[in-house]
Amino acid sequence: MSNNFEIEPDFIAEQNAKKADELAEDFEYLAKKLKRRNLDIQNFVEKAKSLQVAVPSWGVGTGGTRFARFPNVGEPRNIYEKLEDCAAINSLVRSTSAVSLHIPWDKPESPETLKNFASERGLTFDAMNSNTFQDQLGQEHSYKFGSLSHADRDTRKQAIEHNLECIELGQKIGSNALTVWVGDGSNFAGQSNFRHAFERYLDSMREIYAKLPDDWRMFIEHKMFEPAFYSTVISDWGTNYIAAKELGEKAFCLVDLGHHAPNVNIEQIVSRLIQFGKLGGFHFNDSKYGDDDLDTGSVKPFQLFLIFNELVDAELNGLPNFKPAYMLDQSHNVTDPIESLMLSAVEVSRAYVQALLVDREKLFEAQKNGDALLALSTLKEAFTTDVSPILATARQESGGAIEPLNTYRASSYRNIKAKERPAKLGVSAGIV
Ligand SMILES: [Mn+2]
Repeated sequence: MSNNFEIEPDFIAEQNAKKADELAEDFEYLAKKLKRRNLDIQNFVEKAKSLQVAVPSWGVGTGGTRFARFPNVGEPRNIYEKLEDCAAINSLVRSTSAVSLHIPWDKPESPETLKNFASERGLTFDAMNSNTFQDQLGQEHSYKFGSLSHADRDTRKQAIEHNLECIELGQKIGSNALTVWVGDGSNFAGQSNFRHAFERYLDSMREIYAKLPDDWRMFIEHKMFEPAFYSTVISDWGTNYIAAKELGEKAFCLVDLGHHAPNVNIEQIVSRLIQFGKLGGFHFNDSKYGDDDLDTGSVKPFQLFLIFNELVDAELNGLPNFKPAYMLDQSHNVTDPIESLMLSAVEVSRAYVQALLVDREKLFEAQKNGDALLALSTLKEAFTTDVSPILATARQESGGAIEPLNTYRASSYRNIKAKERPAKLGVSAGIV
């Protein structure tokens, strides 16, 4: 396995050399522009270097819809090959050094071997993701009518034990967070007693929370609909907040951008969760209609910027309990997942740096004076600044690629992997 193809630093440097002069020119121009505002561009480069967003293990396989899946060539066939792809992404963008595992899809035979394999490739493990939204082979009780909130005690117990197993495994590979998303809910009015289902969910979560190691955090993910179409148990940020508050100080809310009603003001939700110390982190993606799991920033980059505007505001104000975990959660149905994940990671960095550029004093004054248009213009001034030279320089200085997409394509990684990895049926990839 160690002889498998990797994108070498020398190759990246070679590709970078072709673009270094152009980048230096663009960088210098932007540096001058920022200097007019007494801003030192190098500070933003350092900030860009500091931002990390985790990649989901399931994201490197081609996704699909309930209609079909159109597999790519050279798809990873097991967790080790998934990690190879995650390492390729990080070697080019240098902001995705952590991988979020999905259990049981990625359950390793030897956690130690897995940890070493990752570490040799500069990777660590982010939050563990449990799965009680589908039945696994040989499983005693079905989750057809719910898991942690199921009416039957034995089914709930099975779901609790699965989450505990995820924690146990996570401890062995250096993770320190558990993300819980359940598909529990109902499809018909009257099918479920809202209050009883939520009570049962909370009781189950309390049992998991009780076993959470001291230095771990628990992330609760809400979702308005799907797979349940009439009601879901953790339907929205309000329910999520109540659950996190009920459980205790190690429980936080996780915001998946696609898990809200269309047009909901997500940046305001983020602000609310920040204000009350319960923002745990994000699953970044984009959407137009529902939980589309499209690439981050591909449809609504301004929304992504506005979310980061809230995050930067919290960062600058040093608010308590503020250390959100960032992860991409997308389904790549028609693109090469490696390309999508690289560019999505870049979009997250872009939104962050743009938000750092907001003139906060000017914004504060505009808000104080009721100057709505000046407030918007202040935000737009930051949003329309092309920060690409900052992002490219941050990548270059970290050993990554000035142009991740072109460099990746020039490496022929996918074609080489197609030969290394003959196709196999049944690769796990999905929407969570
Ligand atoms: Mn998610």
